[in-house]
Amino acid sequence: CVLKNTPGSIDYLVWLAQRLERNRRIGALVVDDSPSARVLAAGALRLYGFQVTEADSGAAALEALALHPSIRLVITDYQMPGMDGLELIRRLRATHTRDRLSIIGISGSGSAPLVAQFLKHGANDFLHKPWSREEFFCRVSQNVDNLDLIGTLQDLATRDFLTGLPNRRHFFDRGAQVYQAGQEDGVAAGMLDIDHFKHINDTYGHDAGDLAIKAVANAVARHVRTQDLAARFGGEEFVVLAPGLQGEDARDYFECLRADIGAMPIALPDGRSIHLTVSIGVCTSAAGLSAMLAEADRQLYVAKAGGRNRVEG
Ligand code: GH3
Ligand code: MG
Ligand code: MG
Ligand code: MG
Repeated sequence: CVLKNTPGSIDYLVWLAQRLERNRRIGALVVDDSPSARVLAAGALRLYGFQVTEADSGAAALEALALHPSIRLVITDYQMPGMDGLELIRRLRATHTRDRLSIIGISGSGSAPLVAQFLKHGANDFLHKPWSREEFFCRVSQNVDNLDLIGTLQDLATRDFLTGLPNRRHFFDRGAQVYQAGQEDGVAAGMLDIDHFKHINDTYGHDAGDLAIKAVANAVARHVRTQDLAARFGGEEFVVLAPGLQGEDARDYFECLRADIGAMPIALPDGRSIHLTVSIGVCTSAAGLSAMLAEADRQLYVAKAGGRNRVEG
């Protein structure tokens, strides 16, 4: 544990400064029916920068969590009137998975079977009362660090590295949900491909090609609404799923995106600028997401064959 480093050493101070900065954005909830135990744990967390909420019962803890979505760490006592710590954790885990919330059990009666019960109910860790400040911070820091690591891994797994847009995997993970959401009011799928992109790479170089892909991705990201799902599907190909759009509305939506991209100069570091166009294939009705994508892809082919820089479908 980093805290075993000599307090006062440069490494320790850097570590501490980073944690203090990070902790400011993190909500922590202390659940204990004993005011003195609660104040002790809450005070220790505040010292390390956390935004701390206190609850004197399981019911108050559930309320606090519903009210403060920034809470990512819960430290809960075992014996409390009404709802004990195990039951609280069981309820919390029904809605808050381990990638979103870290839970540490804390109790004076920390027998081995009780510790096991805490872990089985969904706690990440356990602290025995009375705790030493060093162990308290080691466990809290390690559990919050793990949440950060999970977040980083989730980001790497779902986001396209070059553009920051959702990647193909994420599109299929979320796509079915977005498609379903659009079943009542219609849903439109658009497949977008940059025209003559090989020529852009050949003329300006691969790095400029990358810049062009990023610029198109930014234009797509600016264009989509919060309910839409956009992703980089392949090299210079993007997909947009837009619930609630059908007929002319869907066509206008993609036509507007095509026109925006066509009118957007892409500045290169050497002072030159690229103008490019895109073709978009649109599908507004098909049975199932994969059938929609297949039809949008077919329409994209029609757009390319028809001369490019157009929306078909
Ligand atoms: P079309 O109008 O028919 O789409 O012509 P095109 O030249 O765009 O043809 P195609 O879609 O087949 O070419 C895609 C090219 O994109 C081929 C590949 O070298 C290039 N490419 C794919 N991924 C990347 C990337 O991440 N960066 C860069 N710079 N180029 C890429
Ligand atoms: Mg108690
Ligand atoms: Mg292309
Ligand atoms: Mg292509």
